Amino acid sequence: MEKNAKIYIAGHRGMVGSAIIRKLNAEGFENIIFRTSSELDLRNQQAVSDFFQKEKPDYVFLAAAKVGGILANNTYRAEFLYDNLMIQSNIIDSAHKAGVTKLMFLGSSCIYPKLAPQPLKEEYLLTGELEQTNEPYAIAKIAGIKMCDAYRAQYGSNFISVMPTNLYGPNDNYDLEKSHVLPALIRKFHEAKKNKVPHVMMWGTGTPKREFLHVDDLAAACFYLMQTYNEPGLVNIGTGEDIAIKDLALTIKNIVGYEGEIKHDLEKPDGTPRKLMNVDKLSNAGWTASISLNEGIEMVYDGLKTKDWY
Ligand code: GFB
Repeated sequence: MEKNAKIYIAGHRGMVGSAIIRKLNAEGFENIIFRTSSELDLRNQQAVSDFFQKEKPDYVFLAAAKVGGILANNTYRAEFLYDNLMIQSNIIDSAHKAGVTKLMFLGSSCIYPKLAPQPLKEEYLLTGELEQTNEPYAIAKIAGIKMCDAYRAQYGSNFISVMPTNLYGPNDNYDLEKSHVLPALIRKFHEAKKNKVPHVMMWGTGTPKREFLHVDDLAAACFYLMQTYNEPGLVNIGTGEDIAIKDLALTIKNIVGYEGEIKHDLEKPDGTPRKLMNVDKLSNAGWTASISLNEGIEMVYDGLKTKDWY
């Protein structure tokens, strides 16, 4: 990417989009454009098309999506399918029509079959049934990958797809009903410590395993792949290491300094038993993660002092 290239970040206020902007700014890119959702509703085809025709960006990071944790995915099933299909279809098609040089579509590790062999290789896509709790989100993301590939095949568009593992970092969502496990547990342990509550309730059995990547690492990987990777298909972005949710809870409990007990709400779903990325393709392309989980959680916890619940 040339330093003066016009770069559109879709989803710039989200955890991923804001991390990509921090990375681009740090690398000296200044011609970055974005719109808030009230300025541009990405579900509106005409509005998105007009925006692309007017702005004609050179590069696009498609990080806009309706996202959430296991309960949000399972509750707002229609919105997760509709909003994501609309957002990504409008952007990908408008990017093609406006002659965008390159577009990166960000997906998720939940696109893989629920019971796929671990670690998850890119080639396992569409080889089995999806996890039920996030099937609508996964179907939308799979459509996004296939759309990038179809536009490449039919029109020669340089549209690439990357699949991040579970992410955490600055600008994460701390709403206890809608968030992912890592921010939820930080908040639960912190509030329990502050209010001297004797136990913290975590969801499910704690036996599922997840892989966690700091969003600054993700942004670095996206920046790297935007400049080096030009293939169809998908590339996993992760650390290659996972942890059981109950061990994640103990790690966070320690960092927060909470001394009470952990209890389990078994009415809440466990979701996929394991979701560990195989990151061989990414490391062969020349990139590896550098922020350890402990270090990452400490950085995140340090940055929360301005939250109203802190
Ligand atoms: O992070 P999480 O919501 O999403 O949940 P997924 C991961 C695991 O943590 C599940 C457990 O087994 C949860 O039951 N868990 C324990 C908790 N305590 C809590 C808690 O307080 N809050 C939450 N949220 N979980 C999502 C997908 O799946 O991950 C999306 O639904 C997407 O599609 C995203 O792929 C990355 O990893 O299960």
